[in-house]
Order: sequence, then C-alpha cells, then structure tokens
Amino acid sequence: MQALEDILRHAESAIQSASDLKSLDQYRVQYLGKKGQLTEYLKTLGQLPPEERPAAGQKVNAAKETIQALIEARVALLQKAAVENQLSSESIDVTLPGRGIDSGSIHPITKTFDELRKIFTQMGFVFMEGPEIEDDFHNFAALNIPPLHPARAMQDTFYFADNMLLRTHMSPVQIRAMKKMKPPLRMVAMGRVYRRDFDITHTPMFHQMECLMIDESISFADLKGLLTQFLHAFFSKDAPIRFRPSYFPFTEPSAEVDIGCLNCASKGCRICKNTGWLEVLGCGMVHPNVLKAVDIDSERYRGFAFGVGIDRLTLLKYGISDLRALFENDLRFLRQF
Ligand code: 2NM
Repeated sequence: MQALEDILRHAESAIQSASDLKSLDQYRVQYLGKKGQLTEYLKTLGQLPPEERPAAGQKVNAAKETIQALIEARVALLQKAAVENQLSSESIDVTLPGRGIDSGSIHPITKTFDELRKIFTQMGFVFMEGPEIEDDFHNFAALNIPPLHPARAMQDTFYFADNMLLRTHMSPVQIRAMKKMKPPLRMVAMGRVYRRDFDITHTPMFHQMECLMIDESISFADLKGLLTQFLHAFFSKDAPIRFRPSYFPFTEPSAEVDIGCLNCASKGCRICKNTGWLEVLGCGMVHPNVLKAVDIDSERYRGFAFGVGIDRLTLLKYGISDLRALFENDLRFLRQF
C-alpha cells in the first residue's frame, strides 16, 4: 500500500508541473496505460491473501480515477491558457490611428478630355469612336492624301503587315462616320494617335480631337464662330484669336488658329517665343475630294473640320512647361491636379 501511495504522490506532482499537452499524454501512458505503473501494480495484488484483495483492488481503482481526473483538470487548464495566450497575442489595438485613404487624382489629359466633351456636347456634337489600327483608305486615301504625300513616309507612320497602320490622326473616325451616316452631321472624335516622332515636344503616342460638321449651307463663318466660342470657353473669354492661311490636303481653304499668349498676355515671353501668339489648332472647309470618297454629294453638301492636339492644349491651359511630365506618371506631378 505504501508503494501505491508513492505512485500517487509522484503522479500528482508530475501532472501539476506538466506544462504542455504532450507530456500529460506521456504521464497518462506511464501511469494508466496497458503497461503503466498502476496496471503493473494491480497484477501484484495476486500475492495478497484473498480476503485483502477486494479492498486493495478498490484502492488501486480509486487511485486510477484520481490520476485520470488530475490529468483531465490539467489538460483543461492548459487548453484555456493556450486560448487566452492566443487571444492576447493576436489582439488588435483598435485605438491605433488608421493608415488613411490614399485617393488618386484625375490625369490632366483626362481633365482636358472631360472639359472638351462638356463644351462640344453642349453645342450639339456627338462623340464617336473608331479603331486605333486602321487601313490606308481611312487614314490617308479618303482624306485626299495622295500616295507620295510626305505624311505617308515610313518615318511618320507605324506600319503593320498587310497595309495596316496605327492611325496618325483622328480623321479616320470622321471618314467612318461620314460613310455610315447621312448628313447633316455634327460629330467629334477624341483619342490616341501615333506618329514616329520622339523628341522634347513630340511623343510617339499623343491625343487628338477632331471635329466635323456637314450640312447644306455650312460656311467658313460658321467655323470661325464655333472656334471662337470653343477657345473662349476652354481658355478665357477675352483671349484674342487670329486665323492664318495654311494648307492641309483634306481641307480647302485651310487655316491655322492662334490664341493670344496666356502666359504673358501677348507681351512676348519664352512660351510664345516672343511672338505674343500660341498656335492651337488647324481647320478648314472639307475638301470636295473627301466628300466624294465617302459618297456624299459635294454639290449639295459642305462642311468644316478642325483638329487639336489635346496634350499641347493641356500644357497651355495648366502652364506645364515639359510635355514629358504628362507621360512619366510621377505622382508628385499628378497629385497637383
Ligand atoms: C485638322 C485640320 C483640318 C480634319 C478633316 C477631317 C475630315 F475627315 F472631315 F476630312 N477631319 N479632320 C481636319 C481639318 C483636321 O487637324 C489639324
């Protein structure tokens, strides 16, 4: 019986000091298992006189139950401690300051797009789109650009196989519109165009807007009035505007339009190269050959068209001095808009 007391005492202190579930399992095997100390002890009871055996057996069973209960209690305690430990180590401090929301900004070119869309929608123009990969007919031939015209030269146009190319202006969208719809027509196309040109004032991809109006009695006066309205709405109400004769294969007559320098109020500065004027767009009356190419009766209908470089317009409006700033995606620059 003394031996049983010893086993129980050892088991008690071992279980109380166990610090993990694995060692508790080992103690269960050591004391209660098939070859455990209590099981072995039970076997020795056979040596006792028969009348003492039932009482001794009861004591061993009681010891077994005690050890079993001790192990279970210790397991429960360790599991609870583990959960508490996990809760405290993984807790979130809800009082910490937040990281803040980093909101983006509208790209200056997109701002110009939005503004142009507003101005021309108010004047009754419809916005249309077309493919960036075009064919020779829509980009050149239909626009009265003859086969040997310099704009077709390899250094200006990005060519694919099979006579396909990246559109070099937005005019192919107008050509598609004129082919699809009957006049009268009032439309604008705005988007990416491509030319093999890359220096301080040129990027191989840039943005253009082209505007077209066709009706029975459209005159150069209509064009002049519309452009004046547009430039005053986009830049400033009191900027002077002038028209200079020019040449484009797709318009006749053609003109280039200047606006009084916004930087120096026409006094002369670096931006306007001391001329007091900034060139902003090209325009003209649609050439009869263009109308013929899209099966519009050039005896009955006339039209005006113009094209503007959106990137340059953006530089002028926001006083940005370097075109490259628009394409570098430097957040310190973009966040100012
Ligand atoms: C410009 C200048 C002058 C133009 C012409 C046409 C079309 F398709 F109707 F013939 N679209 N855009 C045009 C006219 C474009 O850009 C400087």
